[in-house]
Amino acid sequence: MAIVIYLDMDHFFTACEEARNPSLKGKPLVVGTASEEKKLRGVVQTCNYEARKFGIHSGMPTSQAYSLCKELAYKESDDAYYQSISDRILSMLKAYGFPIEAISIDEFAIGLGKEGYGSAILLAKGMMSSISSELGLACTIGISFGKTMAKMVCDDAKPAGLASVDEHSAAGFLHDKGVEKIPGVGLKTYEKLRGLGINTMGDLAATDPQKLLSAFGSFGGYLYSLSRGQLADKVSDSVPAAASLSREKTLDAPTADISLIEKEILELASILAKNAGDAGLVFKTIGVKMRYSDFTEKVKSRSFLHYTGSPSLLGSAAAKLARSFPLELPVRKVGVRISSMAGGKGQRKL
Ligand code: TTP
Ligand code: MG
Repeated sequence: MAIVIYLDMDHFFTACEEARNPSLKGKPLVVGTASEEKKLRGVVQTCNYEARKFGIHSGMPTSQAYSLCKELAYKESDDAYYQSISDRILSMLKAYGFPIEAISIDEFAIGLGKEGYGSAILLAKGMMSSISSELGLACTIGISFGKTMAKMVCDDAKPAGLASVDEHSAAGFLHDKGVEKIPGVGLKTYEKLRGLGINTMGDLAATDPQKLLSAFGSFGGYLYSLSRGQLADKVSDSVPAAASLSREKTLDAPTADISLIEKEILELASILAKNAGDAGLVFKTIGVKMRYSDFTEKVKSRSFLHYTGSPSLLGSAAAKLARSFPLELPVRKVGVRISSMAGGKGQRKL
């Protein structure tokens, strides 16, 4: 049975805000729909775990959140920024070379091949630590034999957790869980289930499946097989193999010294070459980006005639591109990108 790794970022929008403004860390914080001046008229999109201790949650009017906690810090939602972080997470995960489904802006399902639970746990630990070290963000991972099961394991392990449930432990994991924990069960279905005397997954598993089918149609079949630990829904490979991989670095201090800039670029190129190599990916195009002290950006790229995975070719091409940039203004951030990719696990030779 193919194992699924389900990754859900912890308090995603607020965590992104904390990552770019570390002074917010440790204080109750919400991200809301309204501007700072009109914040009391908006709705909480998410809040960090410090704010959740006061009973604040997604969907609550921001005015109510403030009545629960007066010291609440507030940030207006910045969708483009959260999406850019989500894109980076997706490209980091894609580099592993497995089929991956982006379920939402902060949830990803990764379908393994022949790997067992031990390998899945090691892979998951690697994903958590690279997201943490590269982006400063925490996530939770659930591992199981189906996508829905893995999501439930993930929800159960929040925050910053890593848990797995295999075929043998599924019944114990599910038995006492309330039916409101089932993905796809909203208030209406929940009330209907309770009306039938079904409160837990154990109750569901003991119900006549015909009764569930006539009450809920095909959704009843889903509920029944999930409750019996028999739902092994697969990850559909909705995201094509990595279109590109990129790495960026903000320099310690802005500089126009080409040897310093080149050194940083070579470092990024060598990390990228390793990531691509680990995932069995080859590439044809390489790009270098520089952000200047006035925040303007320039990008230059070149393409090889043939696919390559060579770290030295990548390094020398990146360095050559770097030297072709104007340096009238100091550079504060550099980036390297490889694209026109091919390959993936098991297709090393292209
Ligand atoms: P979730 O993954 O549901 O929540 P979360 O990441 O904030 O917290 P958790 O640690 O429990 O996973 O949603 C992801 C993001 O989607 C969330 O950060 C903000 C946004 N969102 C809304 O805008 N409105 C909502 O009602 C919900 C639930 C989430
Ligand atoms: Mg989340």
